[in-house]
Amino acid sequence: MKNTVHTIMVAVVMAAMVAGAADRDDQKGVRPCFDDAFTADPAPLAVGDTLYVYTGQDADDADGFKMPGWRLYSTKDMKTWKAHGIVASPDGNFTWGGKNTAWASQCVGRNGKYYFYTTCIDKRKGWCMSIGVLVADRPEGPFKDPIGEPLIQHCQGDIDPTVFVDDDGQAWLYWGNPLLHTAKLNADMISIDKSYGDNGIKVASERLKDYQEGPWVWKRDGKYYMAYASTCCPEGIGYSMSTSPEGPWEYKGHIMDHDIRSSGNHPGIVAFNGKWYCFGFGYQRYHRLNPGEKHRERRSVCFTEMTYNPDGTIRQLSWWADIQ
Ligand code: FUB
Repeated sequence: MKNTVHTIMVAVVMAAMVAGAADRDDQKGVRPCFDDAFTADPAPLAVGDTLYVYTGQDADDADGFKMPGWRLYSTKDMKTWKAHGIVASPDGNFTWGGKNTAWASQCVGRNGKYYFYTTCIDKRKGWCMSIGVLVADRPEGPFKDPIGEPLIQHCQGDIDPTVFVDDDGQAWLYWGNPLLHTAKLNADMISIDKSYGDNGIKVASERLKDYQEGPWVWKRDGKYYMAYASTCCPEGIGYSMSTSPEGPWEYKGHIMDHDIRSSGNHPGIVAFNGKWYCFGFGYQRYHRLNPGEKHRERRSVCFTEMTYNPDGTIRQLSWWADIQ
């Protein structure tokens, strides 16, 4: 019995390592970095020598969005990935969260805690996408809901949260489809400053050029960057720059152009071990498993290195499958 349990445990651990290990296959082009599930909406987080990537999961029988939970993967070398499985889910972690609606998320570390900002529906209110927050002591969880209610809910495109903590300690929350919303997080990271904007929220009066959804904000050499899924559909990855976390945001072009081989995309951008990486998604795993079939929402997270020009603008990337 003891031997059997040991054998099963070794097999499970091996499966977890192998499941996350396939970042390329023998064809050219960037392959899905995770091959144990269909994954979307990547959100990388560098912690010391480890890069964590949170993703949504598309169910194996998904046609449209059927997303049971948020998965986690980690790596130390960008080659070998450890699959941690589902670390949170709308119906498992929020009393109000609707099953199979685990849309985009981002986790940030602060003051020794990890705050996980997520999108899912509030099942009490019909189709009302809302932003919730979970907290944990470690990137892997376990995550708990510290407020018992959505953090953001005005039922107007409240999806795709991204959080950026500036050098002065102010944490900014951005989200929205099709308009960009901005809020200031309080120091507790689980409430917003209600004195900002209209009861805590500023909504852009018009779309940023090429903006659709999925904002992702970072700072480099004193310049603020906002990447986003660019106008639907198909979505590429566009970006704007600013001298302030509040904008105005100046459109700079594509990080990755729109491509008919996809309908969506979703950037997650991170510096790790001295390089910059752009994560997003395509449909490679689905097409490999179902050659010739029209794609369904069973997506594949992938990444590639991203570089800058001397003036701080970003060198455009080829579409995932065309990257050598
Ligand atoms: O994955 C569900 C939704 O699709 C995300 O929230 C959007 O960014 C798009 O990727």
